[in-house]
Amino acid sequence: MTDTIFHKIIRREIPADIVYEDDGLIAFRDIAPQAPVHVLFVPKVDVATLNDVQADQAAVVGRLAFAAARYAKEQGFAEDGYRIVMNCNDHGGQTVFQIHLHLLAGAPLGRFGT
Ligand code: DGP
Repeated sequence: MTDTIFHKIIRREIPADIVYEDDGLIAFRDIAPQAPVHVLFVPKVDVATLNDVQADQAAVVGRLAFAAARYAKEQGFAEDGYRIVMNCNDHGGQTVFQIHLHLLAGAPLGRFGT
């Protein structure tokens, strides 16, 4: 069974600054923010990397993006803009092997990276 720090956050075994949760996903502030706003959107279904998403799970990724955009609109920075990123494996810089979408906002971001 997959078990990562994010699963522990979902199970409330370790604390996190949770900004949104529903039956399918949880969103909380990144512990090492790379922008003024840095929130992680994590599905509750176990999927280690984007490579592991099955055809019948594609909507899981879409729900992360939808939730991120909705959060941006609710928080009032959607018009200024934001970036969503999903890292995959070593070259992508993935360190936690439960898929998650980074939402970065709150300042102009560099063309590549932040
Ligand atoms: P990635 O490199 O895409 O796997 O991003 C993992 C992110 O998770 C990284 O930006 C730091 C964040 N992170 C790691 N451990 C914790 C934690 O315990 N709590 C929170 N809130 N974020 C964490």
